Amino acid sequence: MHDAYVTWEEGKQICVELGGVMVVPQSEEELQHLDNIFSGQLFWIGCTDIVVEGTWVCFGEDTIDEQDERWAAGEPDSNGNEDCALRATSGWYDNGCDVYTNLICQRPA
Ligand SMILES: [Ca+2]
Ligand SMILES: [Ca+2]
Repeated sequence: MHDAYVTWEEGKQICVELGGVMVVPQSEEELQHLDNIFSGQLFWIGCTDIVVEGTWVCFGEDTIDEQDERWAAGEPDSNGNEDCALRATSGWYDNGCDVYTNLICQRPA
């Protein structure tokens, strides 16, 4: 586990170097726990559709549906060109990959 202020790609790399992967919260309980640690600040989620637009691939999972309940209402919308997943308090958003935000790494499942 680690936190920093990084882009999605940097975060992915940092987690690999630590022997882990970027976090993909599996349950509401886990999300709440992480929200508490970060006081509701944004953090990266280990999911991207950078390879095939609209196909979201997550570390430790295969693809996740755009209807997955972890997404915020109306997301992902690829507004502009958004290929990286971000946690906000209302749910997950797809966001540009080059913004700087918090990083959480987890050990591989
Ligand atoms: Ca996209
Ligand atoms: Ca979006």
